Amino acid sequence: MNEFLKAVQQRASDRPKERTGRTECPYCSVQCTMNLHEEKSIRVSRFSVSPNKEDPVTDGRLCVKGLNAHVHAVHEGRLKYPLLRIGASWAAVSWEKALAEIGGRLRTIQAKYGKDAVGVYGGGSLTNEECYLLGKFARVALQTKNIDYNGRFCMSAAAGAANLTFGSDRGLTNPLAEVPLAKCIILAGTNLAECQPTIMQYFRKARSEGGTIIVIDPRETGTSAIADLHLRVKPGYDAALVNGMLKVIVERGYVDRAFVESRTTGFAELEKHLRGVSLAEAAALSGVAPEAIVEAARLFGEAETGMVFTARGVEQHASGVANVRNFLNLVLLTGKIGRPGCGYGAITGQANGQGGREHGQKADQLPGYRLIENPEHRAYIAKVWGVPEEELPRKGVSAYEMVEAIDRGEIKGLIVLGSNPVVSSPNSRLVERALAKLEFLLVIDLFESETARLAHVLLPGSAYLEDEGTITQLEGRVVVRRAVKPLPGKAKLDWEILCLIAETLGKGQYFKYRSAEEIFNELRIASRGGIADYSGMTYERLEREKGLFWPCPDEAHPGTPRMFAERFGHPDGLARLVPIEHQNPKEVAGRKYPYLLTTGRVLQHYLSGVQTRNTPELNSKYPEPLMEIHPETAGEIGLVNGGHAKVSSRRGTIRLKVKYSPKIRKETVFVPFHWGDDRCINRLTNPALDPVCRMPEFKVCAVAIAPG
Ligand SMILES: Nc1nc2c(c(=O)[nH]1)N[C@H]1C(S)=C(S)[C@@H](COP(=O)(O)OP(=O)(O)OC[C@H]3O[C@@H](n4cnc5c(=O)[nH]c(N)nc54)[C@H](O)[C@@H]3O)O[C@H]1N2
Ligand SMILES: Nc1nc2c(c(=O)[nH]1)N[C@H]1C(S)=C(S)[C@@H](COP(=O)(O)OP(=O)(O)OC[C@H]3O[C@@H](n4cnc5c(=O)[nH]c(N)nc54)[C@H](O)[C@@H]3O)O[C@H]1N2
Ligand code: SF4
Ligand SMILES: [Mo]
Repeated sequence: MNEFLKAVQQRASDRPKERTGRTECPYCSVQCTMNLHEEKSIRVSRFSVSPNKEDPVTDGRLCVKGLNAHVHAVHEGRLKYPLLRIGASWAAVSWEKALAEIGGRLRTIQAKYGKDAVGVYGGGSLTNEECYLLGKFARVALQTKNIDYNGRFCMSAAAGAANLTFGSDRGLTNPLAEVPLAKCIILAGTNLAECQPTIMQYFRKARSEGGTIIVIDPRETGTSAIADLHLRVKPGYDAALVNGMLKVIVERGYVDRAFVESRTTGFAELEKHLRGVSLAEAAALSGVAPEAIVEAARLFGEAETGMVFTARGVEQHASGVANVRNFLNLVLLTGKIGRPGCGYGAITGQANGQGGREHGQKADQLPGYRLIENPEHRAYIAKVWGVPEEELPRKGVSAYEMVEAIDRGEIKGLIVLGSNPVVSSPNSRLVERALAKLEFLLVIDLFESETARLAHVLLPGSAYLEDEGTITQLEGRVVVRRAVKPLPGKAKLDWEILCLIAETLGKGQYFKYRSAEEIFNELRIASRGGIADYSGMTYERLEREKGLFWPCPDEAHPGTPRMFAERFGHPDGLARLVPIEHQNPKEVAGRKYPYLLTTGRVLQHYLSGVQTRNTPELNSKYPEPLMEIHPETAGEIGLVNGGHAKVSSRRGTIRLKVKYSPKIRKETVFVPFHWGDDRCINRLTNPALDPVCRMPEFKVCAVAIAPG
């Protein structure tokens, strides 16, 4: 080739190649869509993001995490090769070698200690296809009963409450588009402004159209900034507060008698219980003035339409199910459900927090929200999977209990996909100790997370840009996310990895998929006739119709945007009112630990922080956890704004930077949980579990604070 032609060719390949793909944020449950632009030259690719104005939920809004979501996915530090632990370091190995090692280790453990000696730990960031496959993988490839997932720490209390009260659990009973129709909205323990910022518009619109907003939160937040009434509840006392409100609702005649009679059971018992409730006591327990409780009850009771939303502030307690059920009592007593602008919403957290809890990665569950202990459900799923019903394992234990079983030496091998329990579990020192005892830990991740550091084999999984699949966002709308980039290095799709491991275990014939869509088509059949019925959805329909709300039982069915219009999910079609006795948190402030610690999130970081701490654009804005404390309390202890404090609970001590926050309750401090090691607030949190749903008490424990 002559020099001239060579130069022309060189210039042509130097010219940036531009590509644009439609993708969806991997972080919170809103699932904002966006366009990712890639400008590729020989050496580097430049990425940028622009909004998708046709997004059916957000009109193109994106928060700072969405705008920077791709940064971690294209990060140089992404895992690119299977890694095998050799002493204190890692060796990069081929997939063949890694799979042989995994197969050998899992077989040895199961032969020696039994099938249940291997556990599986999943996550709500995975696609529906992967959540479904992980459940099938545990039950069919490993035949272990021990599978659970991080949703146990997230949505389990709301799910438990909705199942008991309504007979069905879908985060929001109504589409977000109906929020502006609500004349009174209660936002309890939800900080939408930082956690689902792009849906704040619906609440602002409700307000500008004459609606009233009541926020229930121990501290001032971006969300309480739009409230007409902010009830600064003491952490752990929501049920007491709501009992006060319910009493006022009954006494002042705000009960919707016709609705209560025709759509619910249990009113007589609830009414009797409320006769024994004293408003003064509700106020004293919850730390909210009696007049404010009366005012909140009046605003909600008198409003023609209304909605109640709860999130982790109410739910992450050892009494989480009871707390949520009391809010549902409020919705039902006032007849505010099943019509436009009337409903309940448990604000889902993770991208696929909703779908993640429907298709069988939960210890007691099979796909389609079926139950593993129900003989008909077992028989149906065994048939779909082509295995004998007797071979399906029974129910296992919840996420934290699985870690306790590891600590006791009952579980010897663990596979973690899409979670970082060393940072995100309560009492995380125990988790570190337990995982270090495992004979074999396999982690499939994007980075070497705090949990991955303890692994024997670490596999490079797929990020959202590379992985196709469906997600069920917070409204209960199922959407398809398409892949827009190839995998880095030798990384593989998460579902492919599961299929490969199944093959090494001799169960390959049950995992012969060529695409995520094929898995989805099996999931559709598995969900048919279940509560979360996806059988009428196809990729093509989901794309054309911008998502479909479940249940969607056949291909001609339009989906179900509003639930419970005529009947609830229980066989008799009625919802259950239930008396809720207030229970104190498992730890109350005392002499040695005089303050209350509550934990949660900040705008810039996501969960255990592995992705957002690897995003300089986000990390630089909030580089370390700050302890929010009332200046008067700080003064009494001798802490200064920007100085450091030593915070201790019965489980441990960490050192944190102090941030004055004049509107937080005086006995309460707030710390975000997005950091590991000696900045991990979960070294302090209380692993007391809710008796029904096994949710830990992340939102309140007793602490001592000293200058440090
Ligand atoms: N920026 C960001 N957004 C996220 C996430 C994230 O990590 N970062 N995570 C996603 C996930 S998985 C989830 S689950 C959601 C969580 O979303 P949220 O539940 O809204 O978030 P949290 O900050 O955990 O808690 C919400 C509020 O509860 C309050 N609170 C604490 N204790 C109590 C109490 O006893 N009663 C009441 N009424 N309120 C209390 C806290 O002060 C806090 O403002 O967010 C999702 N979105
Ligand atoms: N103190 C306190 N603790 C809490 C909470 C709280 O409010 N307070 N909230 C709890 C809640 S609500 C939740 S949801 C949990 C969540 O906590 P975790 O379950 O730990 O969630 P993540 O941080 O999302 O962990 C995800 C891990 O998987 C990796 N990952 C992300 N996407 C993918 C993927 O597509 N494929 C693969 N293979 N890997 C992926 C990430 O790099 C990361 O290491 O934390 C809980 N812990
Ligand atoms: S609101 Fe949630 S889904 Fe939307 S961009 Fe922000 S983090 Fe992503
Ligand atoms: Mo969550």
